[in-house]
Amino acid sequence: MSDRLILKLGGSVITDKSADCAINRDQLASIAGSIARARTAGIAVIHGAGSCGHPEAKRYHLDVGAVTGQTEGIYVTHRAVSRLNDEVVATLREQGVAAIGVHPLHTAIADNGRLVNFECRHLETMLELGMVPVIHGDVVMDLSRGACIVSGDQLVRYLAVGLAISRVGLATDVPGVLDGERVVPEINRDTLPTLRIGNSIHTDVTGGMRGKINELLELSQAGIGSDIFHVSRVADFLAGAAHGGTIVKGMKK
Ligand code: IP8
Repeated sequence: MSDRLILKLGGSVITDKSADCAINRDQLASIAGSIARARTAGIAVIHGAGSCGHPEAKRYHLDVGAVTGQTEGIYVTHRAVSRLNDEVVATLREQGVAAIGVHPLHTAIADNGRLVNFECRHLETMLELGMVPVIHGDVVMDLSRGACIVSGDQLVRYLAVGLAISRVGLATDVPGVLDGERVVPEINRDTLPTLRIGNSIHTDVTGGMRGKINELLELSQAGIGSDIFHVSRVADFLAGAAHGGTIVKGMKK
């Protein structure tokens, strides 16, 4: 394959969401092996926070913002998810992938919970050099609220456009978008209201599966499609093979 990809790793596949920042190292090692073997024109990895960031963001109410004198949660939450990012980068590097961590807190700005700027030129240069930037859902400064949480899925939407990505894959702990027990093979704006989509029972300040689908539908409007599949199918996605999950097709512009 010669296309440029984003691979999003859900927080629930790289951490145990029911425990306090418990990193799933075996899962990470297996994903890293698939990335190391992939033949692409470039991969950016984006990961969620799982149990390394969501509990902290919730405890400090970062979903509603931050005010003067009450900024401890910004530090605590960023540290938690940065620790996870360090582990993801280290695991990739152990398998020979030229991974490097990139923290949205340092390079992004939001307004009312939505990204308004993320410097893409350094990511572009990293990709041109054959590096694999590893970006994560993070707390970022917000022009209206002081601070907010930007999810990995929101980053996917912004960066897929900014980096001219051709395929986006989201590895999750379920086989795709589920309508009851059934994997929905394809989703679009018309079919979404007819589906019964559940949400995770675990701590999640950024909207779970519904939040994810909304970001991906927005992305499809920009002409970029995405695939949601079980983490065991990462190698299939990277190879451009069938993965048994859900497809959100890019709309022709
Ligand atoms: O797990 C959330 O990112 P997500 C980031 O992709 C933090 O929703 C710091 C809670």
